[in-house]
Amino acid sequence: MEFSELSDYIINGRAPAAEEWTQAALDEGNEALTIVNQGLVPGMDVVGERFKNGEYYLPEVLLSARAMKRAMALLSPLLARTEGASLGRVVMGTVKGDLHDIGKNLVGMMLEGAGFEVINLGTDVTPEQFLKAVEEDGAQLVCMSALLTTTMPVMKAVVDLLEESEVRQQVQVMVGGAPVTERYASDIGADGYAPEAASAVQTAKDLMGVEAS
Ligand code: B1M
Repeated sequence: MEFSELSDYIINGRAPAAEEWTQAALDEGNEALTIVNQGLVPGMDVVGERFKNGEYYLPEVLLSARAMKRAMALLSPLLARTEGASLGRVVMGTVKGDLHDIGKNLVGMMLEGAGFEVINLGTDVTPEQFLKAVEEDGAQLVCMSALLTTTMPVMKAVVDLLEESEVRQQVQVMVGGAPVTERYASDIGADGYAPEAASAVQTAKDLMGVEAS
């Protein structure tokens, strides 16, 4: 099977075909992570380029996002690990005003797969909701995602609210998303930044003081 076939199904928004291809690839013994990295993400990258260049409009992007989600639904349980002690409790969400959740969910799945307990607050999450979740769920790590330059400042609002509420000492903060940079993370007072899902796991482990495995 060629991974480019799956990429094409994502690019062309063909959800049933993407789902069928993914199931067949799993049946053939391919690893879930390989399918994500070699089929799904490259497909979504092309969609992003076409959107940027004005070749794709929102309806096409939505169809691609739906195809990506259908395939990810099959892979998610395989990326999530159930056995073993939790490496720590993570509260994660896409910040207020931002509805992009594909990358955030991928990071969440990878963190779960690595052994973290993930409380996913979804999208459009306000600073107050992040704070409430940290206080109520006793999280040790807050993970925020933003895909829009206009929503990045909400990450700073969350860090500031955690500071004001005196829970800042008990949590680490990690940020990410396409427009976010290491420099920005440091400027807003976050503890960590990761450019993509695999390094997000390593950064989370580093922040939580987990030994590399
Ligand atoms: Co939107 N969108 N979108 N969109 N969209 C972008 C982000 C954009 C770059 C497209 C473009 O112009 N080239 C652009 C943002 C420009 C900017 O601000 N810089 C944009 C825009 C403008 C918009 C709207 C405003 C369009 C409009 O309405 N006119 C609108 C905003 C809606 C809103 O949020 N309020 C909008 C809407 C949408 C859809 C709903 C149609 C859909 C989202 C569907 C969904 O997520 N459920 C959508 C999509 C799909 C995209 C693109 C095409 C793809 C995003 C994606 O899923 N990538 C995107 C173009 C692009 O990014 N190239 C675009 C795949 C995913 C695996 O990657 O999300 O980057 P990514 O996640 C990566 C890393 O960033 C990282 O790890 C992930 C895996 O490796 N990461 C983290 C992410 N979070 C992390 C957190 C971490 C660590 C790493 O730690 C906590």
